[in-house]
Amino acid sequence: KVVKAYLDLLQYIVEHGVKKDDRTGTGTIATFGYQMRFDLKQGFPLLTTKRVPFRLIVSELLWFIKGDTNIKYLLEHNNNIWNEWAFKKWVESSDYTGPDMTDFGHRSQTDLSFKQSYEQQMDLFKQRILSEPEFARVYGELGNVYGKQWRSWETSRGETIDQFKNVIDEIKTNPDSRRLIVSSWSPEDVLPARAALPPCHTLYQFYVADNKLSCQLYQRSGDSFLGIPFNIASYALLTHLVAHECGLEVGEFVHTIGDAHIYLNHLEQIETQLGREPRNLPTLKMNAAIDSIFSFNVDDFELVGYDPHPPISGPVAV
Ligand code: UFP
Repeated sequence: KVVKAYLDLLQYIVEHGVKKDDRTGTGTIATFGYQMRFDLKQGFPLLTTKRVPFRLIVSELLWFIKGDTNIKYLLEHNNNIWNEWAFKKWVESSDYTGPDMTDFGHRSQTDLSFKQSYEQQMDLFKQRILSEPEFARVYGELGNVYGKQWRSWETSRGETIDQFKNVIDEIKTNPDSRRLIVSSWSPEDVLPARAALPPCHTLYQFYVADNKLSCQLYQRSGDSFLGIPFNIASYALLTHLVAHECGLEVGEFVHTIGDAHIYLNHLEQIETQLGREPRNLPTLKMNAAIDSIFSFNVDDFELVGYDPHPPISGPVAV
């Protein structure tokens, strides 16, 4: 099956988006409150109009589900998507004695010799995380990110709540519930001192009907070119995993976005993508022998029939 929901989103923002400044200073065109629906029975909604690296989505999601908040696991699986956040803590710490890395995100985009020095420091950092357990324990740790919020939410009384496991138990025992929610948004944790990046995936809710499990995500902010393709695939995979765990079929993934934007320096890439014909969706194969959602490994997943157009690169707004 061919699915156009994502291209419709891009087209909608291109046609109706308004110019809006943003935190990064890049500038966007944006729209507020947009919804996409993906029937997961029709195939796995990984973009076909550009190649999206599925293995990164798998390892990141398994990392969340484990409740892990240390980048070591990601690095062991060759996944670099959270590195900058940990690296920032390292280079701002008093233990760091290398060259000044202030504002590395911006500077590495404009200053070539700085970029080399940054890449060198990042490589050293990664090597140390992988080879020195004590270094990894301190500097690989990201703190209050999704794994923590889903699996061990801290209450003001000092207890922890496993929202994710609770919601799975509830789906199994009380599938008609209208309270099947996992929230990552904490007014306390989004104070600037606590979280570098307040959660983009604010809240998700499950819904069971006709023996099928659906999931809706409320995403407060979505980078349509770089972030959203990942987010769709990640929550589609989550829905498959939870459905498998609960003995249900998959239903829909409903993706609701608050500020849905295209960065002005992605407009060309968006045009390229809009000019491409979407292809048939792949199908997800999971290792059926695994009987608990907490026991999956990255190689328990396979996408069959993924035949996308080539990747398109674009700068990350920092
Ligand atoms: N962003 C996404 N998806 C994600 C993620 C980030 O689209 O999963 F972590 C984008 C949205 C926005 C930026 O462009 O990253 C976050 O910036 P802000 O906190 O200012 O919304």
